[in-house]
Order: sequence, then C-alpha cells, then structure tokens
Amino acid sequence: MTPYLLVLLALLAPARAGTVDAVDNAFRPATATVAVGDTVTWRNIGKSPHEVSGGAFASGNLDPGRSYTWTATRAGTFAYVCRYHESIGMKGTLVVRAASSTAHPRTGGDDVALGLLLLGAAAVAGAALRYGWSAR
Ligand SMILES: [Cu+2]
Repeated sequence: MTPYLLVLLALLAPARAGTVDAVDNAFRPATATVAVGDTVTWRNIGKSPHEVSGGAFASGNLDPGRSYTWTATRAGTFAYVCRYHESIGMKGTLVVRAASSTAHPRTGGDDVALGLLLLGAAAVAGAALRYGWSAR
C-alpha cells in the first residue's frame, strides 16, 4: 500500500459517530456535540431500563445492553429526557452543528486516533521508501 493511499484513507475517515451512555440514572455526557450527518448512539450501560424521549427522539424502552441510534439531519440544540427518571434529573442535550470540513467536535476521540494512526503509518512508510529501501 502506498503512503498516498494511506493518507487518502485517513482523509476519507468513515461514518462519524457519537455515543451517549445511559447509566443509572444519568446521560453521559449530559451534553454531547456532533455535526449534521453524524450518527449518535445512546447505549444503556446501566442496570435499569432507560429511554430517550423528546423532540426528534423516541427510542422506546431500552433494556440494559440495548441501544438507540439516531442520525442528525439538521443543526440545532435538542433536549431530551429519560421519562422513567426525568423527575430525578435524567436529561441530556444534543448539540448538532452544521456540517463542516474543518474542525469537527465529537463525543469520543476514537476516529481522531485512527486518523492519526493512519497518518503516522503513512509517514513511516514514506520514510522507509525514501531512506530504507533505496539503501539496499
Ligand atoms: Cu432512565
């Protein structure tokens, strides 16, 4: 694989995604930020059933281990609650920014790390091509 192909792969990073964890009894992070086009997944990692309600969200019941996925189609600030635990403060906010080709806030760093790893691999491969292989 050429370094250029690795760089291209890094630039064409696949589907962007954010994750919100539902624990007993809160959403983490309580405020998440994604961009239009991103997919957001709420995972119930607690021991109680939870759900995501309000505005554009309607997960239905989420037993422990289940998740709810939603794709951001427009920018805005969207508040939601878990109706089961709203009275004890289980609520969250999803901020959806307009799609941007530059800075891209996200809820997790996983694909940033992958991109950096690919860029690092490309740099190493480029150096190997330039200095290592030609010295033989
Ligand atoms: Cu709940």
